[in-house]
Amino acid sequence: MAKQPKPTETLSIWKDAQKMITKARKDGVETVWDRFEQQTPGCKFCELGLTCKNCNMGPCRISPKEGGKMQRGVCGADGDVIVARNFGRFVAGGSAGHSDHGRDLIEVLEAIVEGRAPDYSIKDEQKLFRVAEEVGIAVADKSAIQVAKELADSCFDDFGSRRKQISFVGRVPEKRQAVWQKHNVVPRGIDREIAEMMHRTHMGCDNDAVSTLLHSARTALADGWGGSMIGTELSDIIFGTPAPSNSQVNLGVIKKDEVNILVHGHNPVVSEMVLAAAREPEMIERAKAAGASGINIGGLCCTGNELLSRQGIPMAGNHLMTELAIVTGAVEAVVVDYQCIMPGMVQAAACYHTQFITTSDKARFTGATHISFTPEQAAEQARQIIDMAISAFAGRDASRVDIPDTPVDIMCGFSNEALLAMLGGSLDPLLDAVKSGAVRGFAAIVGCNNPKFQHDSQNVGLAKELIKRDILVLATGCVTTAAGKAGLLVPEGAKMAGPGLSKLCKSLDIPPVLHFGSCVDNSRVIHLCGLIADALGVDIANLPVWGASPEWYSEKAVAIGLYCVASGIPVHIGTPPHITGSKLVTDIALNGLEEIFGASFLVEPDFGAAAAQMDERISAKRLALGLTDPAGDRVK
Ligand code: XCC
Ligand code: SF4
Repeated sequence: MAKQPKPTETLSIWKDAQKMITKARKDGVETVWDRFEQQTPGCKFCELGLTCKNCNMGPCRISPKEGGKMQRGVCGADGDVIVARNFGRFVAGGSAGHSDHGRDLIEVLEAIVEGRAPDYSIKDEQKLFRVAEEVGIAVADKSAIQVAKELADSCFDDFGSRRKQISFVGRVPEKRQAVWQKHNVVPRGIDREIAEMMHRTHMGCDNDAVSTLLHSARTALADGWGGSMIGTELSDIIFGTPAPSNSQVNLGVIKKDEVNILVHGHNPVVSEMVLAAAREPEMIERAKAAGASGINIGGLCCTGNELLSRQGIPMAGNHLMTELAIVTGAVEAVVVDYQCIMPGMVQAAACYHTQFITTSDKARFTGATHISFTPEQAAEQARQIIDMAISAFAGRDASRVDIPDTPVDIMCGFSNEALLAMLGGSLDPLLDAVKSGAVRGFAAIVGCNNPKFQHDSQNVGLAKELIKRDILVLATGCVTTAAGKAGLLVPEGAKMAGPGLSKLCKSLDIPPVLHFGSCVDNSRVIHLCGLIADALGVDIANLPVWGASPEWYSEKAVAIGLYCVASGIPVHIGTPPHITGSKLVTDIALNGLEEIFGASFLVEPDFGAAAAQMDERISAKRLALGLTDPAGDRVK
């Protein structure tokens, strides 16, 4: 018997999503929620992390039943080893994604230096010199191009295996470095740690769950303080460091009478060029000749966040909105690079006139139109993409167009540099607010959507709960769109905050939730925590801070969570990764990491309960720092 479709209000908290899910059903478009239903319930063994396919004596699976003789795989691996190995590879996957993204920016910087990328330039020279100096490059009397060359070389070297530690470890507070040294997890080379993870998890290598988990932490640190940080810093140098500006969010940013192009994925290398081409008068003329009134670029997911941060382009939606954006029937082209692009989008696009254009040779989709994007031909290829979208406009069927909402205003584009500038060049005003208790602590809410939850219910719920408790929230990744739609990314959102935070927001004219960019930009968050710890003369683990990813889904999210924990920042997640088949591994994640890194994971599917626990720890950390916690008993 066919299942009844679930009421749309139970699937997403948003009106635009609910309307488009209904339209998708009517138009016969399959969405992530339909496929989730088909896949439920998932395989129990896999959910517990107790299946192994690492060799061809298997596959093996361990029964989670307590008691009796302990089951082992054909090779003799027990459940703890299998779970730890699977988790290690999961972290390696996420770290590889972020880091390979970072590498692509080094290649663009190299192409700029060598004069092969005429369409790109160095937008933030000041930052170029500052970062170069930080990683030990002598910059005096050198040209920007020379410094850029040396910085690109240094970044490439961070990926290799000849260094004892990656460059940005120099940014880590000494107390934290000492923790890493003690447990031998200082990341040496980004590719090295990832490759070593794959090696260790080959049959017959690292057969001790604790040892494998420690290397998982090292691999994740190579992402956070390595690949991701390189991604962020070089993006700022090439495309400009984000500064606050205003934009809009939700499916209402799609324009009825314009050629709509949505950029999706993660890397700004392609999307920045698409945007630049869309702004050329000649391209706009061509769109007009085709009967449109202009060209509209909207963002999805993290490449959207990259453009939102630096260029203020509007955001159409986050992860679970990506197929629904196509269902509006008003999208001429979706231009993607890599990561988090649901293959289902190709089928959705095929139901309308939408062109689905891939640009990275690393991320090809059967059924898509592929343009192999290179820095050498960037502008020309971007114009080609715009032309394809303009041609598609003629195929739009007006009777199938439905743009379901009007956009919500947001403030976007915070970076550590922007925050410092806003505070008058020093962190002191912020630290004073923390000391007085006006701001009791900080939480970064990070990442994704997952159909296991009502879309964005946890992301928004948690953000609201935290700001009510005078905890300043930084949002990255797909949480930014959720926070924006909820009215939390504008200064007026401060009316939802507690009295202390609300007052600070008013005095600085900032929202209670700060848009801190894409997922690689979580490197900004750990960097900021390092700066605050140094300013207070303590370890990061002593700070009243949290990370959270209530609706996470991706390997990258776990890499982020683990590098935060290994950096001393506790992390709340809404669902556990596939580790619960091992009591040992689960205990380490929830408690054991606390002894090693001074922070661990909190798994809590209910945002209210999570906020209460986060609050409690923030209170305890404040008291341990010798600060009072004036708001401690206000929220009970
Ligand atoms: Fe998660 Fe990154 Fe992807 Fe969105 S896009 S679904 S990883 S939050 Ni970055
Ligand atoms: Fe089975 Fe061991 Fe091979 Fe994994 S590595 S599939 S547990 S024999």
